Amino acid sequence: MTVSAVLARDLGGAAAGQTRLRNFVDGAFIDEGKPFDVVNPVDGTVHARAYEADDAIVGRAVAAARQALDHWRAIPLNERRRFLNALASGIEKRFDDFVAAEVADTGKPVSVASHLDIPRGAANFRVFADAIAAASTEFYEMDTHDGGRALNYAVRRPHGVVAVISPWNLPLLLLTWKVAPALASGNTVVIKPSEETPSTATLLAEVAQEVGIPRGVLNLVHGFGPQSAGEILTRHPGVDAITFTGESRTGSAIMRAASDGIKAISFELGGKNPAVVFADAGFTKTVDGIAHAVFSNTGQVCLAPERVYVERPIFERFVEALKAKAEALKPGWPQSADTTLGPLISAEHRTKVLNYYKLAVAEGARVVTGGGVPRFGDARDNGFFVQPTIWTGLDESARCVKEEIFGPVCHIAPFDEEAQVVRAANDSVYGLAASIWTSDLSRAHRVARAIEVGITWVNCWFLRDLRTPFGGLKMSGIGREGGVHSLNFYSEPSNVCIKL
Ligand code: NAD
Ligand code: 6OD
Repeated sequence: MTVSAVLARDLGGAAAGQTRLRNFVDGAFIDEGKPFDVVNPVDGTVHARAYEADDAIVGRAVAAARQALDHWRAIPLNERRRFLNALASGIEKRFDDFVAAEVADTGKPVSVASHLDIPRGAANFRVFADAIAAASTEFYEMDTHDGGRALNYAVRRPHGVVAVISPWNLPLLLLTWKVAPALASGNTVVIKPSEETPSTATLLAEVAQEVGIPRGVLNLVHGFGPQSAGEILTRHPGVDAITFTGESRTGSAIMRAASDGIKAISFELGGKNPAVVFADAGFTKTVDGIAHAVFSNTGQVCLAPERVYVERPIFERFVEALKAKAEALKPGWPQSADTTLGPLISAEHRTKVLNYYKLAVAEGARVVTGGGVPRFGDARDNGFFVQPTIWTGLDESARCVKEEIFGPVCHIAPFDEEAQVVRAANDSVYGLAASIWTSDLSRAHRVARAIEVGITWVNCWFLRDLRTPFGGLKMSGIGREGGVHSLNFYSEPSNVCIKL
C-alpha cells in the first residue's frame, strides 16, 4: 500500500489526497483552527493540512486537561498502567499507519521509521508503565526532642497539566518519550508537536480515543512556535510544567515564558557532539559506527557527531574509508528497499545546511566529499535532499566546527594526544553526547569521565537503555529524563512527617 493510500482518509474540507490533522481537545477532534500545509520533504508536495490552534483552542485544551486531573490522579495505579500499555498496543495495532504517517511528514526511509521511530513510540509507553510500578520514594526515621520517634516519607505528586513541545526529527519517539512518563506520574498533557510533523501525534490522539483514555487526559494542539500554539501554551497560567525538546535558542525563549508562572521545566536541546577515534580501535567496526552516527536520519539526530577527531596514525585511512561510506549512501524514495538517505525536513532547513556547506569552503575546509545537492531527474528534485558531506582542514574556531548544523555532515580533525583531544571535545557551548572508539578499556573510562557531556557511548552510538539518565550539560539542556529520572521530573516529592 502506498503512503498516500494509507493517509487518504477523512478528506472533507481538504484537497483530495490530503489528510486533515485536527486538534484534539477534551476527548474529541474539533473542526476549528486556521489551516496550514504539511509538506512531504521527498518531493515538496503538500500531503496534509493541519489546523493551527489559537488562544481559544489552546485555552480549551488546557481547561480540559485541568478538569481531567482529579480523576486521572485518583484512578488506581494499575488502571493507569493498563491505559499506558493500551496506548502501546494501539500503536502496534496501527503500525503501518504510523510508519506511513512518519514517512510522509519526514521523508525518512520506511526502514528507519519501522525499525526506530514507531517501535520506540510503543516501547516508551511500556517502559514507563513498568517504571511507575517500581517507583520508590524516600523514608527517614528520626528521634524527637521529647525522646520519641517520628517517621518521614515522601509521596510523589504529579505537577498537574504538562505541556509537551516536541521537534520534527524523531517525531513520535520524542513525543512519547515525554507523554508516557507524564501520564504515568498522574499528570494530564497538552501536546504541541512540530508544525513540520503533526501526523503521528494526530494518530496517537486517535489511538487515545480508541483505547478509551479518559477525556481531557491527552489533548493535542497544532501550530507553530512564536506567537502561535507553542508560545500560547508555554505562557498559559493553567500549565504547571513544560517539557521541551528542540533548539537551544527556543529553550531560552520558553524559559523566559515559563518564568512568569515559575513553571517546572525539562529541556533536551541541541548539540555539537564529538566522536573520538583512537588508533587502537577496531578499524572497520569504527568506520561503520561513525558512518551510522553521522548520516542516520540524514544527520538530523541531536546525538549525531558533527566533530570527528581521529588519532593521527590512522587519520588519512579513516578519512578515505568514511568518504567511501558517504558515497555509498543512496538518497531516494522512502519506500525503496535500497534507500539509505532521506531528505532534510524542509526547504528552510536545507537552505540553512547549504549555507553551512558554502561557509565551510569560505572558512578554508577541504571538501572530502559532497557539499551540494543530488539530482534525480524526477519529482525528487523538488524535495529537500543534500549530499552527505565530509570536511577536513578547518580550524577549531571555525563556525562549521562550533555551530550545530543538523545535517548529514561532519568535520574530521587529526589529534596526537589524549589531553589535546579532550580539550578540543570540551571546547563547545554544548554538552550533549560523545562517542569514544578504542580497545583500551582504561582509556575509555578516563576519557569518558573527562569529556563534558550528558551521554557517552564507547564503541557504539545511540544504544539506548531507557532506564538510564538522558540529557545534556551546558546549552544542551536542563534536567535528566529516562527511567526514574523522568518520574522525578514529572512528579514532585512531598514529605509527610508522622510523630509516633
Ligand atoms: P525548534 O526548537 O525549532 O522547535 C521545536 C518545537 O518547539 C516545535 O514544536 C516548535 O513549534 C516549538 N517552538 C518553537 N518556538 C517556540 C516558542 N517560542 N515557544 C514555544 N514553542 C516553540 O526545534 P526543531 O527545529 O523542531 O528541532 C531541531 C532541534 O532540536 C535541534 O537543535 C536538535 O539538536 C534539537 N533536538 C534535541 C534533542 C535532545 O534530546 N537533546 C532531541 C531532538 C532534537
Ligand atoms: O532515545 C531517546 O530517548 C532520545 N530522547 C533521543 C533523542 C534523539 C535526538 O535526536
